[in-house]
Amino acid sequence: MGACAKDYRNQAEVYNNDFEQNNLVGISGGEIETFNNSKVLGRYNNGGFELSLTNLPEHDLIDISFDLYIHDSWEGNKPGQDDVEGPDIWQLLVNNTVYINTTFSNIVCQPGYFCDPQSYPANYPNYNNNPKSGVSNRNLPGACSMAGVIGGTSLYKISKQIRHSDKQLLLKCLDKLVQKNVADPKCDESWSIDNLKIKAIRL
Ligand SMILES: [Ca+2]
Ligand SMILES: [Ca+2]
Repeated sequence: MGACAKDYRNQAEVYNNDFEQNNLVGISGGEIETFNNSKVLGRYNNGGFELSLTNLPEHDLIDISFDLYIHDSWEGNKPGQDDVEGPDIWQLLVNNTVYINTTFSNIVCQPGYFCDPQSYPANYPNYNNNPKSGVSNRNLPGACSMAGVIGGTSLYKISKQIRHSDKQLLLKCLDKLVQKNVADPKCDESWSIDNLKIKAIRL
């Protein structure tokens, strides 16, 4: 263990789901589909899910981690003339407090062109981050409008540790995607998650 490793008195894994068994216990708004040969929670466009956990062991912190897939052509902060294409906002809330409020830009950016920035890994509005900043894997196929296009999906490894001691935890992930110029917005841009793990940590 390195000098900087965190030495917790105890930590308990209270949730771990790779969705391969179609397990939606405790989840409302749950949808499962297959992406890249793995079952994922999603895809969503102007939607999301809530996970409710009860009877958590005594704890001081909650550690939430998961894979976030950003599918197809998100426009990041793009305001547009009349909010036609953006901003494309994604949020994470715990017990109704917003912990992540950001945007993603999933444009395949050609050299010499201006590409709409994204806020991630900062919160919205932040105009200083290029498309795919903080990405873990940029070489995944798109899901719908960019199906088969390598780079059409970006994987972000989200990890959030928050102060939390309630016995109940309500995790919400949702989007406020904007795409008014296509017939099928969910095909134009969507998101899903996989490998959702939650730990309760005692200090
Ligand atoms: Ca999976
Ligand atoms: Ca959009």
